[in-house]
Amino acid sequence: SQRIRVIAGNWKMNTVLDEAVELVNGLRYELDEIDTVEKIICPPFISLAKIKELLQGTSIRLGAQDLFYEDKGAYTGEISGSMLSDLCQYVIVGHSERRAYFNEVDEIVNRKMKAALRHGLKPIMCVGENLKQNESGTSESVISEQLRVGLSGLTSSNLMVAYEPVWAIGTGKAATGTYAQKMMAFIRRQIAEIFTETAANELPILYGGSVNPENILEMLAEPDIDGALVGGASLKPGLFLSIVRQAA
Ligand code: G2H
Repeated sequence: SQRIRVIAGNWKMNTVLDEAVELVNGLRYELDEIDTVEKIICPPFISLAKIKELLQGTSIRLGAQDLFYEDKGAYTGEISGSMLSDLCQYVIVGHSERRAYFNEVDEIVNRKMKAALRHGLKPIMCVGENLKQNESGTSESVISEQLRVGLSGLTSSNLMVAYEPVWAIGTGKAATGTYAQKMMAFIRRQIAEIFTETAANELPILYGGSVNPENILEMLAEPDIDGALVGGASLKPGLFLSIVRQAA
């Protein structure tokens, strides 16, 4: 396809500031040289400002892991799109860990998507079925609902979707390329219905869930898999670099 390859690292709740700086320093020169892949790192909020400085002048893009849907006000502890928009270019929205531990339902994901786009951030919207839904054969209807509600009323399709089967996250048990392809082709067809055929053809869809240097090529060999959202392996410079190199 003509779509650009994307490898995004989701650091989750890992690294204090010093560790974040060390991790970036261990990556940035080599990562910067790989120019056929869109490289994104998503560290914790508190490290964004410092890492923005470290990445100045490189081709590595920065993302946040979440945002709140209001722009400002009495929402103790929350971070808005307006706060993020001069720090980073991307934001992960609706990750399964947020859905599972912070009660983020599709309506909240939708409000966050709108907030991200309103502030010029490119959202990476995560969808995916859990083990029970997978075993009961409802994966497609679950994902279809997450997409329908999450993407409803958006004025732009300037976004990415990450397909993360919840049973494959952090378990070391990635989906097979064949299975991921089947689900991601389904996602692309849904995107075509929600937006347009053109939007669906242009929109990057990433696979997430135990991606490592051993399975990245199996994923990227599939026509609808444009890249990966990498958790655990993005915390190890050698592993992350290997994944990005193989995607190039
Ligand atoms: C899925 C993924 C990154 P991991 O959550 O978002 O994490 O690669 O550790 O399974």
